[in-house]
Amino acid sequence: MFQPSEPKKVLCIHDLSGAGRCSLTVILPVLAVMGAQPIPLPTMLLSTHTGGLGDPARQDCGAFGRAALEHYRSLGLEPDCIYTGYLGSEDLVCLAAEAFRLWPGALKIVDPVMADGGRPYSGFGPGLIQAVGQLCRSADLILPNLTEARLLLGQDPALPEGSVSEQEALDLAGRLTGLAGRAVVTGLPMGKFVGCAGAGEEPFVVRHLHMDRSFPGTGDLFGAIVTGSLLRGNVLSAAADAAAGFVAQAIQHTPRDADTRCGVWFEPLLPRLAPMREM
Ligand code: PXL
Repeated sequence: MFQPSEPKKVLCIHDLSGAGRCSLTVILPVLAVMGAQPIPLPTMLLSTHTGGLGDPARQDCGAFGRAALEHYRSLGLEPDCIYTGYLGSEDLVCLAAEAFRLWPGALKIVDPVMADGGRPYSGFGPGLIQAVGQLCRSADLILPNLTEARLLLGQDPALPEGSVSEQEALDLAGRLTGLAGRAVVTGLPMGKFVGCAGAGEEPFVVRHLHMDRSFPGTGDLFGAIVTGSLLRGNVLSAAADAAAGFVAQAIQHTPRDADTRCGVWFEPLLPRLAPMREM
C-alpha cells in the first residue's frame, strides 16, 4: 500500500500583500500544490506591494512574528525549511535570523528581496541592505536578481544591464557563493534570452526566451517553485529550470492588455506544478 510521507514544513517569512500577486499570496498556493506544507509567518501586512499601486496600507508584524516563533518553539514544531523574502526593516531581518538560530537543521533559503531594475525598493537604505547581506551569510541558498546580486557584491546596482555572457553569468553566481553555500542569480539579460545562473554544486545556466513585459512577484513565484522542487528531492539546476519555465508560461498566459502591476495570472496554471502520483 502507498504510504504518504508527511508534507515537508516550510516556514515562510515574507510579507502578506493583499492585491498585486506577490510574496505570500503567490508562495502559499505554489508550495501547497507542490506537496509541501507552508507555514506563513507574515513580516508585514500590506494592502498591495510597493511597486506602483500607490501608497499601500501597512502594518508591521514584528511583535506577532516573535510571539509566533516562541509558540512554534514551545510546540516542538520543526520546520524542514525556512524560506525568507521581503523583510522591510532591520528588526524583521533580526526576526528571520532568530528563526535560523532556533532551527539550525532546516534548509535555509534567502530571497534577498530589496531591489530590481537597478534600484533599491522604497524603504531599502544602506543599513537595511547591509542587514539583508548579513542574513545571506547564514543561508544555504540565496536567490538574488541581478540588481540584488550587485548590491550583495558591493557593486553599483545601477550599472547598465547590458547582455551578460554565459561565462559572466557563471562568474557572478560563483562570486555569490562567497556569501552563501549555493546561489542562483535570476533575471540575467542574455541577448534574446533571459537567464538564471547557479553555483555551489554543478554550475549551470538556464535560458528562456526573453519576454518583453515585466511583472512584480515573478521572483517570488520563482523562489517558491525552487523551494518546492528542492524539497521534492530535485537538484538545484532542475529546480531552477522548472521554476524559470513556469514563470515564462505564466507570463505567456497573462493577456497583453492586463495591468502588469497586478502580477502574472498564474492561478489557472497551478495544477501543472502538482506531483504526478496516485493519491
Ligand atoms: O515581489 C517582491 C515584493 C515583495 N513584497 C513587497 C514588494 C515587492 C516588490 O515590489 O513591494 C511588499
